[in-house]
Amino acid sequence: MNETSHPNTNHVSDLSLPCEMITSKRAFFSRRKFIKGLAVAGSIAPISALSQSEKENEPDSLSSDSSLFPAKRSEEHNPGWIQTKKNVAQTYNNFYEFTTRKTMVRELAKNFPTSPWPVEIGGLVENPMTVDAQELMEMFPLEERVYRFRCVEAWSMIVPWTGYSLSRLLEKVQPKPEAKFVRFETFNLPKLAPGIEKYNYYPWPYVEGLRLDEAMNPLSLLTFGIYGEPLPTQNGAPVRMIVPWKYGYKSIKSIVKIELVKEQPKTFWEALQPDEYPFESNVDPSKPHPRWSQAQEKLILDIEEGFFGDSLNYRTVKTLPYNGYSDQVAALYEQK
Ligand SMILES: Nc1nc2c(c(=O)[nH]1)N[C@H]1C(S)=C(S)[C@@H](COP(=O)(O)O)O[C@H]1N2
Ligand SMILES: [Mo]
Repeated sequence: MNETSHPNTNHVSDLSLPCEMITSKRAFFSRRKFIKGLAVAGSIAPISALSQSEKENEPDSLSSDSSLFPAKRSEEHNPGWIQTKKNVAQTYNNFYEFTTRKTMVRELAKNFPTSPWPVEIGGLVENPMTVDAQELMEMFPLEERVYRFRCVEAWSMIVPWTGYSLSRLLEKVQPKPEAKFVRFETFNLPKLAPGIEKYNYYPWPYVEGLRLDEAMNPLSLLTFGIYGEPLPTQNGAPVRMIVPWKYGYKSIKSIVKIELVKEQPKTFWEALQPDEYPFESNVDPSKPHPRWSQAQEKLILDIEEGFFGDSLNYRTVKTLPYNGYSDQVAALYEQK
């Protein structure tokens, strides 16, 4: 790492370096069980230098019904990385309330109603409130930030999110001194989200949590949009968290409740498998998941429809400590 360069440019080189050594690959995941790996030889370039068609990631004009979109891009959070194609981020989803089958989420979430959407912000705060997600969105200026997003399953994406730092909201509701953690909760509507009944052995509703100092870190984004438009349901409409230095499951979708609490909350995944999905879950390449390595990840760039089913176009890159956000968050975890 070049110590003299600006912290933000460090991430670009971190990300592009491993690409010198990798080849682009495609993985088939298909409605039909046709598995075939295609190696595309010769396409080895730094990620930051890869060309991308701007058009494909432009917002759909029809879906942008809010005058707040697209929001201003944050200079600070827009490194020159290549971005995952919008079409992938909105097709390849983890949202177990609908289904565990990633490419089916979009269809099953299509008619899920996300407005009105009351969000309760309470617990150990001076100013509890219940506001509609629209009002919550309008409470502070929105900005667009391009973040790396790393799922515990060892795939990743680079996605432009729209929102504001959760700290803004927390400052407004004023946590009491006893508050030590933030607990987030997703809707629990089995009639509207078929996964809830289908996987009734899961501890619904989906719950996540952060330490208060993690929640106050400016990177923790209360998120209302993606690719310059309001979140589609499969990405967690109307409001979700994005916590880019932690594994993806910490980035809880479709939030109905934000509660300041004294004790560390029991999270959905921790309740299921505490050794595999502990509360902290910072991205750490040196700490393997009990069932697989976390040293590398498949950075998914594109999805293509083909005769034999859809295929993912990805690059294998090294996973970075704190997902590349050490400069911003490592201090949170230094021994005191
Ligand atoms: N409520 C809820 N939030 C959730 C999940 C979920 O199943 N339910 N899945 C998590 C996981 S494992 C990941 S990787 C991300 C996926 O977000 P995306 O589909 O927008 O990429 O959402 C996270 N948030
Ligand atoms: Mo995930």
